[in-house]
Order: sequence, then structure tokens, then C-alpha cells
Amino acid sequence: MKTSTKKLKLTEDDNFQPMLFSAISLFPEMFNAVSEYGVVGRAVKNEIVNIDCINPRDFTKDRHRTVDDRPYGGGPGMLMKVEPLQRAIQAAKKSQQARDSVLSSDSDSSPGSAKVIYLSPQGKKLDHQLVKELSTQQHLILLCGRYEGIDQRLIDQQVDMEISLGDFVLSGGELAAMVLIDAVARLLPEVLGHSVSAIEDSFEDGLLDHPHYTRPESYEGLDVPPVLLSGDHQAIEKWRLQQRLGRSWLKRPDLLEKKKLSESEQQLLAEFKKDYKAK
Ligand code: 4GY
Repeated sequence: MKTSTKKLKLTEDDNFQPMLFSAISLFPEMFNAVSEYGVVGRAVKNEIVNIDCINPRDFTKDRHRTVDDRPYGGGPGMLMKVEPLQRAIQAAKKSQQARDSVLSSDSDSSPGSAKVIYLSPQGKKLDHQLVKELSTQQHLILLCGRYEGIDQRLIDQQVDMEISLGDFVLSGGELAAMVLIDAVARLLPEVLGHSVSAIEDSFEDGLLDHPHYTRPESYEGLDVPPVLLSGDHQAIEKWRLQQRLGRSWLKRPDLLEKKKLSESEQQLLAEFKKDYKAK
């Protein structure tokens, strides 16, 4: 039998599953900032991405719905209670299992592979490489700490990966989790849709972006670089690559050290340096 040649929209495919982010957070409303606005907001609306918020407070069993507790050994501040978090993680894992069970068995999504991520300054630094790896996952569980953090045994037992945005301390993991969701979701092919801009973006090839210009042609006496008005697409691509090389050399020499430059790229960079030093 001939298989159907009708082209399916990706999201109409029986085996398509939105990527699921389960945010475990005491402040679930904060996630409206990613789920209701911009590119990720549209992906959520179009069911390419699901963001599911789970509040550990809903998994408490005492009258006061207590989610914090005092640290052993004393000291200032509180920690998050272990049991509500543990139950929240189990609930997040169950929600993905429920989705998997309605899919046909030849799906190449991998059930039971939900990764639990804890956002903290102790984690591995988030970069484009890690964002790309995360974008291949079907389900990420994002554990958002508050107060002074969570019990180390929960990290050891339940957390697959600790991820940091950088060497500074936020008052909670939510903003970090939203940064991660935004960066990962925009790499999903179905989110990109028509545009290829995320592929062409900074970092896919390890260089900074080139400068961008729009109207007016002259602003406060500053003109748009003439090559961009030339209509010569080859010259424009060449200029943009040179700008990317030059800006990386000026602002992020560490990026250039990691990158093997081709003969023509070395040429372009040498020319940029010459012009820069002449000024
Ligand atoms: N930096 N990168 C970060 C953070 C908040 C108290 C431990 C960071 O990712 N997350 O500062 N998170 C704290 C809040 C518990 C995490």
C-alpha cells in the first residue's frame, strides 16, 4: 500500500508532542511572563510548548500548608521542606507518563527520561551548547528554589543536573528557569517556523552577532554603513562576517581562541584589525 504523501503540519502528526516544561515553584504566576508573551507565548498558544506549573504548597499535608523549615546547624534563613518538593517532582513525572501512554509505540520520544534541573549558582554554567542539548529533550522539570535553597539530599537523589546562569544570586530560581525555557523553546524547529533567524543567530558558530541597522538612513548625523544599501548580497555577507569576527576579537577574545578560523576568515579579521588600529 502506498503511504500517504499528504504533507502534515508538524503539530498534526499523531506522534508530535509539545515539549513539556514542568516548573516546580511557590510562585507559579511568575511563569505568565514567558507563557503569555512573545515568541514563546505564541509557541505555548500553538501547543508546540507546554509549560506546566506545580506548586509544592499543593503537596503539603499540614493545616498551615508549610513549605519552609529551619536549617540543621542553625544560621539565618529557612530552607524549603523536602517532602512537598519530592511529591511535586513525582507529580511532574506522572504528567509526562500520562502523555506518553496515549502515543503510538513507534514514537521516538523517550518516555521516562524527564530530566530534573535545579537552578542554582552551584550549577554548570548555561551556554548555547547546553541550551541546544536541552532542546532535544521531551520533558524538563525545573526545580525553583526559594529562601536559602533546598536540602542537599534532595539534590543528590532527585536532581539530574544543576544549572547556573552565572556568578550572582537571585532571590529565587524562577527567573533563571524562565531564562532557560525562553532560550530552549526558541531553538525548537516548530517555534522557529518560517524564520531561520535563530540558526543564524549569534553563537551557533561561536561568534558574536554583527551590528544591525534600520531606517532612517541617517540618524543624528550617523549613516548606515554604505555596503548595506548596495544591494550586493555577497558583499553584505562578507561585511557581516567581518563584523562578527572583529566584534568577537574586540569584546570576547575567549570566543575567538576556541574557534578555528578558515583562511578567508583570518584574512577578514586581519583587515578589520588593520582598520581598527588605523582609527
Ligand atoms: N545564579 N543561576 C541562580 C540563582 C536562586 C535560593 C538557590 C543562578 O541559576 N539560578 O541564583 N538561583 C537561588 C535562590 C536557592 C537558588
